[in-house]
Amino acid sequence: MVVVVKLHAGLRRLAPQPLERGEVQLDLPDSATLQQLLQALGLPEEQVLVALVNGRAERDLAMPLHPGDRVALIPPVAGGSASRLGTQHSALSTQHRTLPLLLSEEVQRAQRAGLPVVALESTVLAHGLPWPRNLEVGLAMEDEVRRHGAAPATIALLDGQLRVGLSAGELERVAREPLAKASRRDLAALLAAGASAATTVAGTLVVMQAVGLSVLATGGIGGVHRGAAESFDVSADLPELAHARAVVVCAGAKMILDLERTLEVLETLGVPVLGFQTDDLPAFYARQSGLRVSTRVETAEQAARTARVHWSLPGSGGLVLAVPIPEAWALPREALSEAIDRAIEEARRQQVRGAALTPFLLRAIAQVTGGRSVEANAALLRRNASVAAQVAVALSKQC
Ligand code: PSU
Ligand code: MN
Repeated sequence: MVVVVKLHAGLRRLAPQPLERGEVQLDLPDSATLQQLLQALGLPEEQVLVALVNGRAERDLAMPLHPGDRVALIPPVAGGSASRLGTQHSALSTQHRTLPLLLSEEVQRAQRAGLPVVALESTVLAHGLPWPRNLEVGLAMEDEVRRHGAAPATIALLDGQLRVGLSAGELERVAREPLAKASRRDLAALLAAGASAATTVAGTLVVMQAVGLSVLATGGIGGVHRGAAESFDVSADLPELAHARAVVVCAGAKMILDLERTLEVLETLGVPVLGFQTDDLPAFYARQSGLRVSTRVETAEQAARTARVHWSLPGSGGLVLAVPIPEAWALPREALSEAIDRAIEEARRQQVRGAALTPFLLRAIAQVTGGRSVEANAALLRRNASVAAQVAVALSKQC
């Protein structure tokens, strides 16, 4: 792939050959990172204060680039000499190096071999399903991913470290320990305190961007809560989807949400909602919501191709791939909707709000449905992991 690089000020003198107006077209391997770009130019990281990718400051050196990206590199002192620049501290490299990230053996091996990796979200395990069913489901999702030739990377925060890929024992910790729920806003404080937490879709997407992962499997994304006009409760999953370059495979948004308004916000944020073999937005436990997705795709390959093209557009972020729950496990929408209304009413009475609301509602629904919602949730999670793996495999073939 070809990217256009513009070097500013003193950086031009460090480039391998004199450049016209400081611009150079670089041919890099597909999804090469900023770090690889610097290596290709022979520029030490310390010489770069800011990197702009398509006009936006990018602090993460591991971020994969895309064909046609315009990268501007700015040294710490505009117009300063090369030798002076070298003594300055680089904001770019410091940021990257201080991120406490740990990749599992399996993920590292896959990355070295160029094999696809699928990220799996952990809040759905820690807060969406009861112990010990959640551990079983977590392991089953990982196996689904492996069965399709990809490596699973369940993402969580353990003892102050961002973990990408967990051992069975660590997965058990996530499933069993009462863990905090970490969205983007929570990560810094938890990391600084050396704490542990499960990551929501938003939190998981943050970690994925740090390691360059582009496919995530989950149950349902967060969205606009019913009554949001009063409460302002809109999940941080939505703004994160707006800029993280990833395909989020889910069974639509949770039925406890206001699906219509969730779709409106996704449209505003420029997030395509692809329906997997459906025109109708799946509604988590139910196969249909009565609302239309923005595009229907028939295969994982088609979803992957659409994602690639989306990411070639400047400033683009994530895509939702909505997969209906397998027929045999689907729950009837009418019966559910009554249970949900009652659960929401109960939450209001008990003044349950904010991050605690989703887990509360899911527990209430499990009670009303006699555990059938838990089995439905497990089935759709396995299905989503399987489709996500197929998308990751297709993406790796298309590059
Ligand atoms: N879907 C489920 N159970 C869950 C969630 C989704 O069936 O627990 C979680 C996901 O992690 C999602 C989060 O990212 O809820 C959204 O929470 P909030 O609305 O607080 O942002
Ligand atoms: Mn919320």
